[in-house]
Amino acid sequence: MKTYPVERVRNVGLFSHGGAGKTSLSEAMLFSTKATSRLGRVEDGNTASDWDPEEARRSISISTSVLPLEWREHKINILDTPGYADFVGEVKCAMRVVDCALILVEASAGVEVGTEFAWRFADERSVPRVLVVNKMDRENANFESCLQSIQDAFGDTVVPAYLPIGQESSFGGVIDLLQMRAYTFSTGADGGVTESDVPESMLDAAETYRLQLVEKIAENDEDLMLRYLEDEEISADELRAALKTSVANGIIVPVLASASTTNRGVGIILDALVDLAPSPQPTYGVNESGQTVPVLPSGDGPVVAFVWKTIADPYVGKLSYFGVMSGTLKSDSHIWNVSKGVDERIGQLFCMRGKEQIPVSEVGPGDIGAVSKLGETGTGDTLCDPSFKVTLDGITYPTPLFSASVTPRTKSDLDKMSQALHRLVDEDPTLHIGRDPESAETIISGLGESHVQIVLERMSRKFGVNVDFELPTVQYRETIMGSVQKVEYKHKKQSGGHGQYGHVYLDVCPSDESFEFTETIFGGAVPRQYIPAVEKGVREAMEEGVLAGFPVINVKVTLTDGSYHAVDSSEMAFKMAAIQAFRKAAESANPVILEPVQSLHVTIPDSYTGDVMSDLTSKRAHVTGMAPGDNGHSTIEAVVPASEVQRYATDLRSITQGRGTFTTEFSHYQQVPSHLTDTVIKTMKAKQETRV
Ligand SMILES: Nc1nc2c(ncn2[C@@H]2O[C@H](COP(=O)(O)OP(=O)(O)OP(=O)(O)O)[C@@H](O)[C@H]2O)c(=O)[nH]1
Ligand SMILES: [Mg+2]
Repeated sequence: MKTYPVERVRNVGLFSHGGAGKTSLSEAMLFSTKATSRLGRVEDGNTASDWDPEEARRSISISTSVLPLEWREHKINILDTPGYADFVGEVKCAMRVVDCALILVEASAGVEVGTEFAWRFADERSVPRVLVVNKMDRENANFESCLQSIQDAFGDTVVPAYLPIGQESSFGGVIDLLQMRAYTFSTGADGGVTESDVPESMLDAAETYRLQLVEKIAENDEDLMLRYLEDEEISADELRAALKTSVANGIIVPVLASASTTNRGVGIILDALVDLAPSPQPTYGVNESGQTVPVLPSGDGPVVAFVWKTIADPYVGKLSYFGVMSGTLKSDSHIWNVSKGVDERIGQLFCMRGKEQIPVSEVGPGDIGAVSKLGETGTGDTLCDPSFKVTLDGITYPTPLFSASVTPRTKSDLDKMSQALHRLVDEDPTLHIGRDPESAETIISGLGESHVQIVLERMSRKFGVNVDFELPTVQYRETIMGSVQKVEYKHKKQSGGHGQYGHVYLDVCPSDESFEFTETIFGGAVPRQYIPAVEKGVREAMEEGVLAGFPVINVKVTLTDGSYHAVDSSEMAFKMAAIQAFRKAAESANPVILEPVQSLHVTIPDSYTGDVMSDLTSKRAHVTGMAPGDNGHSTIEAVVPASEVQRYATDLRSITQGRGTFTTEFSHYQQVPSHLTDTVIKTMKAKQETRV
C-alpha cells in the first residue's frame, strides 16, 4: 500500500450498539474499494474484520480490527470496534487514535445504550462525528423516527446530509441534500449508483431537510450566513467545505443512510469520509520539563507515536499497533519509549488489514501501523525520537466489574497459566489478574461475565492453557457473640522423652478491635517468657474458626491464669495449650459467621429505579440513600452482602439493558442470617474438599 500525505489520510472508527452493522459495513467498504474481491458475511464467519475464531463462532466482534482502504486517492483506516459492552476497553483504545467517529444506528431500533456510550466516549475526546442510519432495508426500518430518537438523545447538532429514498424492502437510494441530486442503487451488491433528479414525490421532504442543513451550516460560518441572508447563490461545494469545518469542530454531525449487507449507500459513506471527515490533526504532549507542547502531523518532524493496542500473536509474538502523530517511523530503526524510559528497536513494520500483516518500510504522519516484538512497550505508551521526548495522553479504562477464580486443569496448564494470563493482560488492559492471599485463588477480573469467559476460551485456543473458573470464594469471617471466662486447657505430654506441659485459662469476649490480647497473670502463674507463645497460639487458632474454618475477628482474649512445669514447659507447649483453649472458648461463646458487606453506588436512568430497588431488596441490600444526578440519572447508595453481588454486572445489565453502571468497595462485616448459616458452612466445606 502506498504512503499518502497526511491531508489524504482518514482515521475513522466504527462505533455503535452491538449488532448495528459495523463489521458488515467495513466488509462492504473493503469490497467497494476493491481491497477484497468478495463480500463476506458475519453469519458465515468470513469477514476480514471478525477474523478471530471466537468472533466467527459467536458472530460478534471481540476486538478492534484495522482495515485500511483506498478511495478517491485517499487512505481511509477503518477501525472496526466491538459493540458488546464487555469489550468497551477496545472501544476506548480505538477512540484514542481516530480523527472521526462513524456511529451507526439501526434504522428499526434508534438510539440504544451502545450508541449512547459511543457518543459519550467521542465527547470525552471531542472526536468529530458522522452518523449512519444502517439496516435501512430491514423490516420496521424507519428513518424519520430513528432520526428523531438520535436528535432527542444528542441534540440538534445532528442533521441529515442525505435522505433515504424508500425504506425496508424499498430502500433504493439516497438524496444528496447539498447538491439536491438523487443516487439510485444498482440492484446487485456491487455498490453501483445512478445519479438523477430528486424524485418528484420526495422534493418537499428534501427541500425541508436541505433548508435545515444549509441553515445549520450557515449558522456556523459568518461569510456564508451573510450571503445566505442576502439570498445569494451558494454552491454545493462551498456548503460542503463549510460543513467539513463544522464537522471538524463538532458543531454539526451529518446523518447518512445505508444497508451494508447489500452494499447500498456504502460508496456515499466513503465519499462523505473523504469530503467531510477531518484528516489527522495536531495534538499535544507534555515534554520532560512538564510543558505542554504541540505535536504536529508533519512528515519530517520528530517521530512521535502512540501505542493504542497490543495483541499477543502466537506466531509473531507481541504485536503493537500505533498511530503516528508526528514524523515518519521507519523499519529497522530505534525509538524511545518515554512512558517506560527505555530504548526500543523497531524491526519490521506492518500495515495491518484484519489479521493480514502487510510489510511496509515506513509509516507516515497521521497513519496507523503495527510492529512486532517490542520489549517493554504496552498499550497507552508514547514512542518518540529521543531528541523530542514528549508524553501523550494515555487511555482511561473502566474498572473491572466481574471476577472469577481460575483453576488450571492439569499440571502443564498450571506451568503455562501465569505467562498466558499476563499475555492476555498485555492485550486487554481492562483485564486484571491477581492472587487472593487468603484463598490463594488466582483471580481474573473483567468488565463482565462473558468478557472473562471469552478471554479464558481465547487462552485455551491461543496458548493451550485450560482452566476451570468459578466465582471467587467470599471472604467470610467468624466471631463470637457471647463471653466466656476461665476456659481452661492443659497441654500435657509426659510419657517418656522430653515432656510437654502448658496450662492456660482464657477469658474470651467480643471486641470492636479486630483482635485484642491481654493478660492478668498473677504471681508468675505463667512465666513471662511463655506469654507471647500463648498470644501466638491464640492468633494461630483464630486463622481457622470453629464453625467453618473462616478467620476469626473482633475478639478480646485475656490470659488470666495457668501453670507451668519447670522442665516440660516450653513456648510450643503453651502455644498448643492456647490453641485448644481458644477453640474451646470459641465453641461455647456463641460463635457466628460474618459476611463481607459491600457498599454499592449504582447510577441508572430514573426509569429503572423501581426495578433496581426491588432487585437490591431481593439481594438483602439496605439502601442508604439516593441522589438525583445529571441527564435524568440517579445514584442509589446501598450496602449489600458481597455474596449477593458477585454477578451484579450481569444482573444490572439485564435490568437496565446495559444503561446502569456501578462501583463497589468493601464496607464492613455483618452476621450471616441464621437461615443462611448452614448453606455458607456447607458451601465452604465443599470447596475445601475439592481443593484437597
Ligand atoms: N438486513 C440487514 N442486516 C444487516 C445489515 N448490517 C448488518 N446486518 C446484520 O446484522 C447482524 C450484525 O451485524 P454486524 O456487522 O456483525 O454488526 P456489528 O455492529 O459489527 O456487531 P458487533 O461487532 O457485535 O458490535 C448480522 O447478522 C448482519 O448480517 C444491514 O444493513 N441490513
Ligand atoms: Mg462487529
